[in-house]
Amino acid sequence: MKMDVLLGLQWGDEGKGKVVDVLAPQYEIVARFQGGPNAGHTLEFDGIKHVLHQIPSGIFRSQILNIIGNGVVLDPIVLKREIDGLAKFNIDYKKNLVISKKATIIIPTHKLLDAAYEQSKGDKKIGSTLKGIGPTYQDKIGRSALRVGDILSDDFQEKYDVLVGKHKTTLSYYNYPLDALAEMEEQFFAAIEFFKTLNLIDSEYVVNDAFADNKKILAEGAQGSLLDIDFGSYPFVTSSSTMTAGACTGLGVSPSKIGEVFGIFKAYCTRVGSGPFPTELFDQTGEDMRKEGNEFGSTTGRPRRCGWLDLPALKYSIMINGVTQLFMMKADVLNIFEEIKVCTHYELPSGEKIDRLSFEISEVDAKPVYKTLKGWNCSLANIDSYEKFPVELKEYVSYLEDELNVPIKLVSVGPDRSQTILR
Ligand code: 2SA
Ligand code: MG
Repeated sequence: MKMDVLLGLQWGDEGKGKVVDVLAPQYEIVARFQGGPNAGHTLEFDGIKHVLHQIPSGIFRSQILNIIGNGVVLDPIVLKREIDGLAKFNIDYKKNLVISKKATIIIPTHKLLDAAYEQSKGDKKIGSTLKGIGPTYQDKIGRSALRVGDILSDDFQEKYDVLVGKHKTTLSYYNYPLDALAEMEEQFFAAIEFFKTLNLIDSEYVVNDAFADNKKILAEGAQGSLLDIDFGSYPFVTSSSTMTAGACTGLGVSPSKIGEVFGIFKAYCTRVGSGPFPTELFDQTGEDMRKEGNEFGSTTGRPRRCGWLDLPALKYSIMINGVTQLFMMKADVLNIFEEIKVCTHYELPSGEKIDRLSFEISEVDAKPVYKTLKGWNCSLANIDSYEKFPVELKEYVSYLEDELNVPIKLVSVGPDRSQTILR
């Protein structure tokens, strides 16, 4: 048995939560392998909208075991809040949710450091979600972080104090106020007591035992490939490996055990936070996309930057991830346009045209070169099969398939579970 991986191919918010929710009945396990409370995975069913941050998107299906893997950074306060929020759904989280003891803990000073680093960067700030992600991964790689398993040991407080001591030195270097810390710590330690009652495990054994039992596993990525620490537009990236390879290290799964790689993309592009975005629209069209797509961060509420689909970027993400199936989301947002543009190349200031994301690409002013397609310009509200797609939407899908060389197996035409058309 192999593990399938589901990833965002753009800058996050492609609709991963919705797709996991739709695919979940085919799986026995859904596992998160990187990121943390910076993620906002939105699921909509029975007319209600749910946003998950750290808990895998299989949690609403009672037969699914949800794993938070070792590659994740976890904020105990957010976790407690998320679990409390699930109370009304009668979810048996002690049975359906397990957490790796090797996952890393976000402590209050990580969040202060995140803010201090951002403040110090001025207009070069990353536009982080301020959830403490960068500083926590920094401590993980620097070998001084606290891990979930540490909360069970007698010297947890001591380890915590050592780390906070280091953080305070840095915070004082940045002149960052500590006024908020006492209250944050109070919440943190209350959440730690709750955390101790959860099902804390060695997730790499759970996952590999599941292979032996022929169980189907889905790894659920957070953020997107263009925010990957190695391959994104550094430094405007998140601090984890958001690609297929990250699912291996973030769960303890061998690369030979990877099955399908589902690449999720929006029919256009959005980005929240700073950094290069060649097809970004600053005009009314961009405004219309934001409004039509309700493009606001599901964690921070920030307005998302919007623009046309970027094929060189998408091809790059498909390449580094080994995508085997594409899922196109939010096609309905393009209903309002008579014409739809797709970026096929970039033009450099020298006049040269390129379609690769080279090291230099984010340094120079790369102008998108567009192909224009006819829009379908009608509602997709009552569409329940591919055959009923307007001809222009069928043409859009087949044009993209030809360009990307990977089949588009799913097209989403609305937010509800039911508005997901398989091909
Ligand atoms: P961080 O907080 O250190 O990971 O931020 C670094 C960059 O990564 C971006 N990032 C995201 N981009 C899109 N969606 C994300 N999740 C939330 C959502 C974001 C929100 O689902 O809407 O609500 O604002 C996410 N998480 C991180 C971030 O914008 C920085 O550019
Ligand atoms: Mg999101």
